[in-house]
Amino acid sequence: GLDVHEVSSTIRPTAIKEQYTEPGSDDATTGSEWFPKSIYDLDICAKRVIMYGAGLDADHPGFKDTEYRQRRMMFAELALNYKHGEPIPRTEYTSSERKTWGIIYRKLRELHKKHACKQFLDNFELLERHCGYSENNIPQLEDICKFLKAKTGFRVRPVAGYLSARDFLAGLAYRVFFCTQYVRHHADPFYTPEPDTVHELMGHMALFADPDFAQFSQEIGLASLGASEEDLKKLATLYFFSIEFGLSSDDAADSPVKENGSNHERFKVYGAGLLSSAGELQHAVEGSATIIRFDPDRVVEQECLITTFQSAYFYTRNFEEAQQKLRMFTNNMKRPFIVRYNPYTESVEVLNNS
Ligand code: TIH
Ligand code: FE2
Repeated sequence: GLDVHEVSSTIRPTAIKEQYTEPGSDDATTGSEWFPKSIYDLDICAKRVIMYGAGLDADHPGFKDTEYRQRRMMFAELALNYKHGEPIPRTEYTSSERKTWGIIYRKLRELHKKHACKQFLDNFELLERHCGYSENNIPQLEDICKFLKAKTGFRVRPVAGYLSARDFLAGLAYRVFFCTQYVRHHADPFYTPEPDTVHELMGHMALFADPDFAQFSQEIGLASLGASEEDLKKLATLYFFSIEFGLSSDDAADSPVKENGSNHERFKVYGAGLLSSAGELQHAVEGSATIIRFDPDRVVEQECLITTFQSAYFYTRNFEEAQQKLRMFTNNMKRPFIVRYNPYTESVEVLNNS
């Protein structure tokens, strides 16, 4: 997951930075921050977790549950030891974790059928067919990783918890999605303030199998590499209100939501934060939540809330429109260099732009 409040690089260990930023490298000449130049560099990003010391704060349901905390430690260790290119270790989930998963799965599948966009539903069926998705089974990241790689080139890799927005978005530049593997605390199955494997698997995975969505995601990532703090914050917000909380509407009219009509019929959901939370999904589309057009200049003004439901959501007609608007916006961002992604080597070339 991405911590939108932690967009600075203050937690970066200087030893890591020095080890990978040679004097005379791009960073030295452009004066901009280090960023991963190859998919292997994501091993560095993956380690800079904003730990549950801060993440699991006092009002988290798992805070006082020592068994739960221990389980989280185990998952953290797995993720911190993982290196790009290795098979992702399979996890055996406890019966309590599987029970939580099953409760959520049943409820969400019902809601998905009503409210999720078509691309999501079609790809979700493929996950059920090929990746062991079912009410009785928590799928394994390794199986999903292979599936996505074949569909769009996307990969997943385990992560111990929140990363800074900078590190998290950098993964998308390489079509890599950082995935938590632990299960949310059973006390509150229908909403969790922290990303967990239910959120990743039920919310995110299906759409990374869609080529247009994969492209859109990667472009946010590429725009983030070496971006200024200010631009990074904007990109994190655009990520948040599209990939996490975005909606679409085929309705051609530009008019605001009809006064007393609910959002029911008009919108389809593609944001993972909604598709993984029965509570917030119902709030967004079965109630009278504020839903406004996705216009990047407006979206970047919106505050990302991470412990409560959002106070507004944004929609585009389709992914193509989201893509166009994102491109127009990022084209106006200034960087002293150009990054070019090389899919053969899975690295980025940094070209001087002065
Ligand atoms: N609130 C989501 C859920 O309950 O599944 C999880 C998150 C979405 C975005 C950040 S955390
Ligand atoms: Fe997420």
